[in-house]
Amino acid sequence: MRDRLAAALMIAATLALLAALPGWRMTDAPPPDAFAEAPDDFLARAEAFAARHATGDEAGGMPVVAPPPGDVPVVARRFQFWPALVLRTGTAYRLHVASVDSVHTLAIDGHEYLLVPGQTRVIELTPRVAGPLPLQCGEYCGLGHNGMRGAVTARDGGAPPAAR
Ligand SMILES: [Cu+2]
Repeated sequence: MRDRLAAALMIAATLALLAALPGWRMTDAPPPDAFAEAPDDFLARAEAFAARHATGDEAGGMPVVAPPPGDVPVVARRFQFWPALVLRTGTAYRLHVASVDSVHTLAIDGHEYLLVPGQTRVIELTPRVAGPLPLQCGEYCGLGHNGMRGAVTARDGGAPPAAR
């Protein structure tokens, strides 16, 4: 009798869980620190920004950009975070990071941000110490995944580049 009751309860529980299954999926709503932006629009914005603030140097085949404080677009794609950045310590930036191809993540400073094409994530960043700022992709995205690291360096404070 007891066994039958237990079996009946188990079946009921299984059916209830199965019935609830369609509701268990991730929503398409962007996370609170993200906004919707078409990959092409984002890429155009990032390229225009990089052209405006390029130092003229190159690092790893990418232009080196020294942005003023504030919003800094960073493109994630196989297999790079573009462009190379030179930031200032003690200066507040908001990285606008988005993928323009497949799903990547940005792992930085003990946090990992999922990057889904079509969503731009806003990541607050104030470098505290001078030196390279490690950031990398944490989502396997193909054969070059292990080399998908950012080229971001922080230099000692001083006067930040003027907004242009
Ligand atoms: Cu990756």
